[in-house]
Amino acid sequence: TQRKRIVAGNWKMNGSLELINQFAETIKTDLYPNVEVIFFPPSPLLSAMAGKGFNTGAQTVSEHDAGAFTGEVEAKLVRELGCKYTLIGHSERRTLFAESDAVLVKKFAKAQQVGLTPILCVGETESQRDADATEQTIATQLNAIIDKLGVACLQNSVIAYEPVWAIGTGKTATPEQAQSVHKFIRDLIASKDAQIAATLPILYGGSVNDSNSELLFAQPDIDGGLIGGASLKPDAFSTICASAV
Ligand code: G2H
Repeated sequence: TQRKRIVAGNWKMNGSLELINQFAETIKTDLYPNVEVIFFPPSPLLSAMAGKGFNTGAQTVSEHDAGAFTGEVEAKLVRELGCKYTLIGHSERRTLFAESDAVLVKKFAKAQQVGLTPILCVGETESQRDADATEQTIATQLNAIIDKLGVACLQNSVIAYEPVWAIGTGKTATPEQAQSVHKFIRDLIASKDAQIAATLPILYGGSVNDSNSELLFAQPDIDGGLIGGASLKPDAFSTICASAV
């Protein structure tokens, strides 16, 4: 396809200056032609990581402009540090930090306003899947953005489908399960704008590792991955990057 392939490593609240050095020795991004490799380390590590020549992004940004918001990270500053991306609405943000669709719309808009490409994370819980509410859940999460900002905002964005039941659990969606939801996402967007849908990268996330990435990435609507646990291991991560070429 003409779509960009992306492998994104979400370090979550892990990592160190030492780990950046290990990655700098192992990962040579020119080994993966046409794959955009992006690291999402904790924010205090962003400039050290950018200094090693890696593409970087923040795990979240504030919806606010600079001001009295103790502990928050300003999107504009993240951009100034050389980042091109930010995650928006990772399920841990939605669940552990109570980020609602309404707040995520503001974060998404703020990211684009300062020149960051948002990677919007969507996904159903296990009980939603069991209740046959997977597509409904994903549609609600996507439409929250589209209804407020317009479908054109997806032109400069990436979607990551991460079934909550597969996150950090070792349970991965099968390639067929993942492909089916990715196709649902692409069709939903195509019903509003076919051109945007055709070029939008949609990543799969949830217990991706160096032995399951190849089959997942071979699916027609899976354009790469958002990797958590395995993104902390240079060897496994480089194998995953190679499987996206
Ligand atoms: C899903 C994923 C990365 P893991 O959260 O965002 O993590 O690969 O550890 O399931």
